[in-house]
Amino acid sequence: MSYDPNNIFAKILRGEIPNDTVYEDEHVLAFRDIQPQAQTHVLVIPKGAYVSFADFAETASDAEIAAFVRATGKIARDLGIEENGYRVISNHGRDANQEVPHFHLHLFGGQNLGRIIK
Ligand code: IU
Repeated sequence: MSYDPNNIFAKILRGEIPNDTVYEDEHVLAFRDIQPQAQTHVLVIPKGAYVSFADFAETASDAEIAAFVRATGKIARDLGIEENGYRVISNHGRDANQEVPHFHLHLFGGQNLGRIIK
């Protein structure tokens, strides 16, 4: 699947649509989900143009992957959800009901998550 530069997260990255940013660095942007499924629900996205987890895993550089994973851990820590626990999920493709075709991780926490799988 080729990358659609008009997807909503691409527009957010270009600053065309506002977002509630919680973290930003050279490789990564994280912002609050507009329809939170938990007390804390943040989306972590790479700044590079990757359609999904599979695309990111297969084509991103080791530096981008390392920066992304380390940023996600830092974001969880800085949000104060590390101690009590959190969940990280990525939906790839049709069976997972991926809605936005720009790779993102869902970071859930701030409450007992029960069976929320998004
Ligand atoms: P999914 O993994 O692609 O299914 O999740 C997309 C998420 O993006 C979903 O939780 C939406 O609520 C969220 N979202 C958003 O935060 N801002 C937007 O403008 C749009 C979707 I469209």
